[in-house]
Amino acid sequence: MTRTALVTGASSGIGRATAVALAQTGFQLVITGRRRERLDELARQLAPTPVHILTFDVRDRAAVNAAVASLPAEFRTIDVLVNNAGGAHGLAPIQDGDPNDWDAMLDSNVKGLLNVSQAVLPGMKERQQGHIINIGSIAGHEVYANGNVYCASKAAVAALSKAMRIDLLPLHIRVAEVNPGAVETEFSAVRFKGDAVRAAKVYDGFDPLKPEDIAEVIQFMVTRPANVHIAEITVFAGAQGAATLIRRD
Ligand code: NDP
Ligand code: 8X3
Repeated sequence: MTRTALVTGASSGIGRATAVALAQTGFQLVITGRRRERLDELARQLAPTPVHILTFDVRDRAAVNAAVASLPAEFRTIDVLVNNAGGAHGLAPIQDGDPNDWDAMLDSNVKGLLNVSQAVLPGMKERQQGHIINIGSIAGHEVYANGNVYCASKAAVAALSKAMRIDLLPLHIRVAEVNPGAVETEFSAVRFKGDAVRAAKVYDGFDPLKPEDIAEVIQFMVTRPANVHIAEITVFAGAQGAATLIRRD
């Protein structure tokens, strides 16, 4: 039977590449994000894979619940949930931080992940079967200058991934945390509020990860048999040894 994967934040970057990789593996897809036109374009690209689009902000719990409840019968059995939506907003010392940025990161990276998980979990619980991949970050395992609240939000993802793995074990639901290093996506453009020059500098002088590199790892994880439970994986760029330790030419 065709398995179904729901990927949040599929309109860009890691989420988009993951949707493509899972479609290539034979999954049908539920793709989500706020930018509907991007999701429409991805659905066209994924054809003939069956795709259902849900447009919501992961911070809006009511919208998340309504969207998941609206799934047509043929997409309702979510076998794999990829909690990917999120990102960084700002890179400033804590004393200069913008509380609106703090809200955006904590509400999307932490509570958004909880909102979507809670909406999807009842079906997994009922079927006693499921696989959840949380996209954390190396920033959840190291703290770097000015990363403060983003690092804290991803440290919360690390803690929640462990907690979910424990709580959901009796329900036969596997939970994994994927921690990318530097991946070239819209991440830095979002972090620097559209400053393309500053964003490009993040990836200057080395070969960063591509979203497809992370997608391949996720593809591997979700195609393991039921006797294999990969808990956590960290993926750096080749020239990277720690969050901010990068060998640049
Ligand atoms: P992108 O900015 O390219 O993609 C982010 C995705 O998340 C978009 O599809 C965006 O969709 C969605 N999203 C963001 N906020 C919300 C929201 N409030 N509600 C719904 N969807 C949302 O960045 P990446 O692909 O790099 O980021 C994906 C994940 O990977 C994030 O959790 C990020 O923290 C993590 N990560 C990224 C790394 C990197 O170096 N790039 C490294 C480590 C982790 P839309 O705007 O359409 O809503
Ligand atoms: C993204 C990686 O190191 O920029 O989570 O925080 S980093």
